[in-house]
Amino acid sequence: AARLTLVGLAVAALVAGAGALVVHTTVASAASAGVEDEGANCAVPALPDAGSLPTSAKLPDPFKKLDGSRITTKSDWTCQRELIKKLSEKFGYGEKPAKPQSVTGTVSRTSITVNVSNAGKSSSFSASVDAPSGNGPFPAVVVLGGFGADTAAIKAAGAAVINYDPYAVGKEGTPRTNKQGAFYSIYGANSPTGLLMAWAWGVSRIIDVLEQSGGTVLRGDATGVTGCSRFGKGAFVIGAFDQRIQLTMPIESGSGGVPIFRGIPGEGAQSLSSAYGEQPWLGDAFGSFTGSPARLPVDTHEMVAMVAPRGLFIMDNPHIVNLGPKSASVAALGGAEVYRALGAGDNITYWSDIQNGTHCANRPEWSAPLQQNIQKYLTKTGNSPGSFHISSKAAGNLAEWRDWTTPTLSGSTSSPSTSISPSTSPSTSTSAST
Ligand code: MCU
Repeated sequence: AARLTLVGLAVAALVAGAGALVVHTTVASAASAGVEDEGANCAVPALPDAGSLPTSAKLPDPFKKLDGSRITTKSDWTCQRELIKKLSEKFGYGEKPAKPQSVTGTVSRTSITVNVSNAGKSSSFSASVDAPSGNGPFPAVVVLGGFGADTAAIKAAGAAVINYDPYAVGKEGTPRTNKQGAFYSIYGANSPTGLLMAWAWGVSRIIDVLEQSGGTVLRGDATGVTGCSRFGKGAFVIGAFDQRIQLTMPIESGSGGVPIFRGIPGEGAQSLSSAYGEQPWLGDAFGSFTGSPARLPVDTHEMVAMVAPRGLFIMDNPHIVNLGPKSASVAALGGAEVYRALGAGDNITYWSDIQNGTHCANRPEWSAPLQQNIQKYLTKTGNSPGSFHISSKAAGNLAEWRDWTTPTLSGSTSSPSTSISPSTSPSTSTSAST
């Protein structure tokens, strides 16, 4: 019966997709996976020093360059994104080093191993894989920490689950001066880079190995990431900092994750100093901003924007004020303005309209959109447009947080591509052989 259901679903998806089989322009890099950071060669001007930053209560203008002018074309976004990347590394998360000198490893349908060496230092880690039945190759969703993500729904949608243990790459419970894990074995126990970025580096190295494996078991060009709570913070940063990730799905991430650092006054979110002090999640440099986030030249709406135009499905919980769900909605709405300017407004979804208030519970409301996102961005068997479902209990107002407007950017950032091609869809055979 399971076999019939899956085949039926695939057929239904193809039939539904056929009506939408129109070639339309997207700026998505879906077809050209393979570049962790497309702006790596941009000439980014010297960044400001921490001491000379102006205070700005409102969210920084994501379209504004350091010289004060604004970008005007969609292709300008590549280097604007690079500027945002550099600013957020310097003041928020710490630097994410480029691909190390050597990355090797193995991929099977039950596990992935990763061996890294750089400048005479080496480390390794592994992750177990839980693949759907059938032959693959499968897209994969990296699940951080093993809770709060609906792994059954992920597999039923046709993607394998990569069980990633972030602590193998960046351990919690250490002082900032003695950070541990595979990242810090290479870059030093006193590296100022925080755990969230170390975790991001680890997932990027998994994708290196997937790419090098030739994509015969798990595809290297169809990767998603998700996780809840502290691992929602991680999923968010992981997706923002690797453009090979086609689908980013943070869940109930709280302070240091999706919510704007500036924070809605009185909301009751975990304070920045509490999050900064609880674990070395953020970079060491963030320590001088926990009491004055209005000095930050970047905020998390720009991390949302860094994911654009790729798939982003933010799940949040309106029932727990400590998570800062209103502040998270403002980040999503602010970042969505960049998606809109790039002509990809449909690619971001925010969903906090849920019943059960338990942190990281399995939520029926998210199963369908989760699977639609996987079908749109990973298996490419569907094309349901995303939309926002913000709970009225925790709805922030972007208008109160910005003094900039959204420009009409000219041009396009890539050539037209079909977003669904049933005849070559890899999941057709996957589902049929289940
Ligand atoms: C929401 O994420 C965190 C939160 O920031 C911490 O203060 C708390 O201790 O743990 C949460 C979490 O990761 O729960 C699983």
